[in-house]
Amino acid sequence: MAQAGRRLPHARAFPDAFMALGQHFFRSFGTPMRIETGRRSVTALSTAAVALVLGISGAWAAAGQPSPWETGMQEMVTELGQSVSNFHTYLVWLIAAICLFVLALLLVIVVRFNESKNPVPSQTTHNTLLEVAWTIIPVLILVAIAIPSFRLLRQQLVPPPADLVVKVTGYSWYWGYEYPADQGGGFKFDSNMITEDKDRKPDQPRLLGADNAMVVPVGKVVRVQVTSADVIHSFTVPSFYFKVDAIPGRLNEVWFKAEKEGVYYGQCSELCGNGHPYMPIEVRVVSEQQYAAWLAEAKQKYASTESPAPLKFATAQ
Ligand SMILES: [Cu+2]
Repeated sequence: MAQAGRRLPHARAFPDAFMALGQHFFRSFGTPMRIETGRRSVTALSTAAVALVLGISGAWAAAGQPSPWETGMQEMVTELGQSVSNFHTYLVWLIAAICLFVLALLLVIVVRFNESKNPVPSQTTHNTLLEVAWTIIPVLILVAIAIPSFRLLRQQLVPPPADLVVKVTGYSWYWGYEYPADQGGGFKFDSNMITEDKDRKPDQPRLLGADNAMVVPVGKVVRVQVTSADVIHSFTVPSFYFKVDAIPGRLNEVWFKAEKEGVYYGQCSELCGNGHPYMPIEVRVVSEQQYAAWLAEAKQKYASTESPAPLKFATAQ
C-alpha cells in the first residue's frame, strides 16, 4: 500500500523550474540590465528552461523539510502518512471533477437557456428521476469519502504495540525529550534551536536545526507522549504525518514508524508566544546499530532520570 503512490523524486520538478522562470521574470522586470548581467540571466533562464523540459528538480528537493513552491504534501516516510497523502490526492481529483461538472452545467444553462435563445421558459417544477439522482449521487460521493477517511482515522488513533516510547515536553521555547530507563534510555535532554550559522552541521537548515536531536531507530513503532510544562505547544513533524497538542497537565499520544533513515524536521505548530518560531523539532532516524551507539553515548552525555538514593536526615536530639 505504501509503495503504490510514492512520489518520484522528479515529481516537484515542474513547480521548481517554473519558480526559477518566475523569479527571473520578476527580478529582471523594470530594472535596467547591464549586458553582462543580461547574459548571465539568459544563462540562468535557459538552465531553468532545460530543467523544466528534462524534469530535473535541482538542489531544492530535500526530504524531511519543506521546499520552495512545494504544492503537495511534504514527502511522507511513514506508511500512514503515505496513505493520507494518497487520500489527499484522491480528494483533490474528486473535488476537481465535481467543480468541472458544475461549471459545465452552468455554461450549458448560460448558452442554451438565456433569454434570447429561450424566450418562453419551461414551467416544469418536478422531475422524479432528477430529484432522486441529485440526492443519491452526493450521498454516494460522501460515502466514498467517509470510508477511507474513517479507516485512516482508526489507523492513526489505535496505535500498534510500541517498540519505543519517548516523552516530549514543550517548554517556552524549546523541547525536552525523555527516554525511559526500561527501554535502554534513562536520560533526558533539552533541544534548542541552533542560532549561530557556524554551529550548524552542513545538513541542518537555518531555523530548523536543533542542538540535540530526537533519535529513533528505523522501522520501529515509536510512541510519542506529548505534554507541556507551561503553555500549549504543538509537536509536529510533517514527514511522519502527526501534529499533536502539548497541553500542560495532560499527556497526549501519537505514534509513527519511520520507513527511511534520514533527518526530519518540524516546528511547534501552536502559537505559543514570542519564541514560537524558534523551537524546531529535529528527528534523526538511524539504523538499529547507530541507535544503540547513540543510546550509549546519550547516557553519558545527558542528565539521568534515575532517582538518586533517598536522602537520610540526621535527627536532632
Ligand atoms: Cu510552542
